[in-house]
Amino acid sequence: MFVDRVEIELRAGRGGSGCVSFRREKYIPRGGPDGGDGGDGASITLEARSGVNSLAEFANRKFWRAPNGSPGTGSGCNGRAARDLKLFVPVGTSVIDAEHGFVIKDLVIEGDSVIVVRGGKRGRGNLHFKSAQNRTPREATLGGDGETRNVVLELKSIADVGLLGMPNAGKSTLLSVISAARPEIADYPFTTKRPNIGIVRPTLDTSFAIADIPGLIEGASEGIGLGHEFLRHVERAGLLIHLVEPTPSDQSDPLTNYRTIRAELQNYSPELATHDEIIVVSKCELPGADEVRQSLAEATGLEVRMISSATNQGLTELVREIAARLDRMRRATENETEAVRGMLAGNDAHIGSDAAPTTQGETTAAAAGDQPAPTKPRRVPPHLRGLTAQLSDENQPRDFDGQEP
Ligand SMILES: Nc1nc2c(ncn2[C@@H]2O[C@H](COP(=O)(O)OP(=O)(O)OP(=O)(O)O)[C@@H](O)[C@H]2O)c(=O)[nH]1
Ligand SMILES: [Mg+2]
Repeated sequence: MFVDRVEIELRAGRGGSGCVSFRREKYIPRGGPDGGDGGDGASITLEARSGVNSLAEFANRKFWRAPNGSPGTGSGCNGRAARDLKLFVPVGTSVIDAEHGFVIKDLVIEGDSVIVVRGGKRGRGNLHFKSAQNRTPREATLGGDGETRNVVLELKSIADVGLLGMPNAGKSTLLSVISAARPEIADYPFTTKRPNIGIVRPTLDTSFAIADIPGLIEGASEGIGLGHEFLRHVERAGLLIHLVEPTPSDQSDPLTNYRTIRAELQNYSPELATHDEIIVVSKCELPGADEVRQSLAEATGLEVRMISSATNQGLTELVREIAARLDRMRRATENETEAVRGMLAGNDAHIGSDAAPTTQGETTAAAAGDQPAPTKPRRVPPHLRGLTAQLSDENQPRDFDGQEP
């Protein structure tokens, strides 16, 4: 069973209560308080693990409880802390707060984890309440309640490339010939009912993941066909491969089909519609494919490729093109990261130069010369934004006003 969206309720464990007890022992009169503390309640953590590939485990179980901490006992014995509960989810799962709808954390890398609910604190035994004035404290505290939270787990597959197209366009067949994935293939629409991911290895040291999702039709955004729910599995894909069948069995016009899918994509998410796209005419060994390619190219002004999964025509070129585009995207991201890093380093140098000019600060000033290069505003994480981000022992808030203390 493939499940990609569930709502579950997580409840952390209660802390164990503290104990009220007094030492009773022969020849030891007035032994004093000896009630121990309780143990902490268990928290619940969600962790992304590769090998878990669906949320099926959560489909039939809505409530998850973590164990409570044990209560404290006499003789100063503390209760045992409960062991935290760790639940494993597929890589690519978004953990969403069901009540308010915000994403708590996106678990996108193997090992990413988030503590969703924290266990209650332990209660304190009467040992803690003794004092010179009160030598027989009869008070102890109860353990704290564990947190409870409803969360929605939503799986958005991790794929570099997403396959789009009408039902029967040949998406699953393409996936099966370029990767080791073995999706179901048949000559009727909606053969594919769940996303399939395949890994393509164009060369020994490069690989990318490609996702095949159920076909889209007009009105998918209103739930027609299998709906557009599965589009979230290509949301993380930077590159979309749009397959267009030249001679659809329902005699529909390929160009209209292309536009329909683009409109559905736009309907689902305008952001997803801006992702890079390669238009491909599938089944190109069939007659009429070339005319379809030409009309698509004229209508969109983009390059349109032709492939045939039956004769393998154009497959190597397509895979090469995908690998090259992904490589370009990866490099662009790296450059952007470098630029942000450089900017942050520049910021540090600037702070340093207030107290004592550093070499880096001088070089920056010298390189800037008379005409400072225009700097593009970049997105900086919130904790590094604003004046407070620049505060340090040497740099106190008043320095920013330009007034001496
Ligand atoms: N002649 C020819 N037939 C193809 C080619 N590629 C796929 N087909 C056939 O087209 C039909 C549909 O292929 P699928 O791969 O199941 O299509 P799909 O896009 O995954 O369809 P859904 O899962 O229903 O959305 C099958 O009968 C395939 O054998 C091709 O290159 N040439
Ligand atoms: Mg299919």
